[in-house]
Order: sequence, then C-alpha cells, then structure tokens
Amino acid sequence: MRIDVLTLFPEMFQGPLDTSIVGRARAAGIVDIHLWNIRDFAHDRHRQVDDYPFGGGAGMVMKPEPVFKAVRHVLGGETAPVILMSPQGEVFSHRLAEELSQEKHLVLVCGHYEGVDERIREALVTRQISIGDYVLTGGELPAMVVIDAVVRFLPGALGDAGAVHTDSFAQGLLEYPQYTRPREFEGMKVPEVLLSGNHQRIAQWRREQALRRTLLLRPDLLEGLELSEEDRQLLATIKEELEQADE
Ligand code: 9D3
Repeated sequence: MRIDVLTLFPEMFQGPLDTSIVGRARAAGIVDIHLWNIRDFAHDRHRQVDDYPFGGGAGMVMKPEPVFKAVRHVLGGETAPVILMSPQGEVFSHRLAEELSQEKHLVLVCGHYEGVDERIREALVTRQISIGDYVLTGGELPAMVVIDAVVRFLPGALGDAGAVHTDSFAQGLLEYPQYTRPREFEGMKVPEVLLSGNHQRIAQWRREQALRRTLLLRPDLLEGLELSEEDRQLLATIKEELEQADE
C-alpha cells in the first residue's frame, strides 16, 4: 500500500511513523508512506497557504490552489481515495480501518487553522474522516491514528498473522483480563482457572469475562451483536447476578 500525507507540519509525523509496528512495516516495504508539505506547492512569492475568510469572521482558511496542486501531484493522473481529515467527517472505526486497508493507494489531507476552502471538499475530496467528537488543532494527529489502525491490517504488519481478527473490536466485545508472572503480586493472585491447563475452561472463562466487561463498561457494543445461545445464557446469568448485587 502507498499512503501520501499532505500537511503543513510533516515534522509532526516523524516519531509515530518511524517507531514500532508502523516503522517496521515501512522498513519491510509493507507500506510506502510519503509526507508532503503543502507549502511546497504554494508558488506565489510568499508561499501563502491560508487567507482571511470571505464574508469575515475569525481565523484563517486554507487556500485551494496549493492543496489542489499537491493532490494532483501525488495522484499523477491515477485515482485513489482522497481523504480529508475533518471534524465533519464520518467517525473513524475498526471497520473503516479494515475497509481502507483494502485500497492500494490512499491520499490523506490534513487541515489546520479553522478549516479549508469549501471547493477542496467539493472537487477534490472523496471522503472525510473524523476521529471523534472533540476539537483538535489540526488533522495531523487524526491522520496518524488512521495510518496506525490501517497498517495493522496489512498482511505481515503484525508478527502474529491472525491477531487482527481476534482483536476485541473485531469480535465486537471488550478484551478479557490478562495476567503474566508472577502468580502472586502484592497479595493479588492470578485466577486459578488460568493455571489449570484446562483449555476449554479457560476459553469459557475468558468469554464470560469479555461479556461481563462489555455489559458493564460498553453496553452499546452488545446492541446488534450476533451472540450464540451459550453467550446469551451467560449474559442472562451475569445480568441476574448484577441485579442481585443491587438489592
Ligand atoms: C470553527 C468550527 N470548528 C469546527 C468544530 C472548526 C475547526 C476546528 C478544528 C476546524 C478544524 C479543526 C481542526 N481539527 C481537525 O482538522 C480534525 C479533527 C478534530 O478536530 N477532531 C476529531 N477529528 C478530526 S479530523 C480533523
């Protein structure tokens, strides 16, 4: 996969994209990430990338010319999704990350300042993505979030090939509790079942814990989830327990 990132602050990307799994995937040639400074496509004397909004108001707006030039340059006549990182976008999710990981080429455009000239949305951008309902200073951190989540899905990016499909969000549930050595730490013991060597009992316990946690912490995730008869029984039992504890 190739990813082109258009930004006024390419230096922000250095740490996150050079480290850990994304850094390793780049070094292994699994993903080819190019960072472009939008200012390098501003060809006027002052290399101006933003300007005052027509009609007045606070803040600056990103000018269309440099962004159009930069996007056309990286596309080189080809087509690819051109994604604007924007508070107005579709909210990013595990599912969207997996969908984007199927593409051969992505172009991510990061706005900064108060926003971008509307003609960029009208004529250049094919979709907009937000990472959630809070205001950030720009699209750079959101672009890094998208890249991180997408790269995990690329074949070979994770050591263990199956891991992406057992992800808690892939299953629609929160993760079960995990423990490692020592067996006892400051008086807190590892649950006996995990030391039992009985893999069926362990799998059952983990499933029950995942269901319990999801019910307690993220009940919204359970809506619309297709559960087995066994899962539904387990959930019913957990709910009863919780109601008993309430009385
Ligand atoms: C003046 C109204 N603001 C909309 C809420 C304008 C505005 C605020 C912040 C325009 C851009 C920004 C910078 N943020 C992003 O570019 C951004 C973002 C975000 O702020 N939150 C979550 N996801 C994203 S993706 C891009």
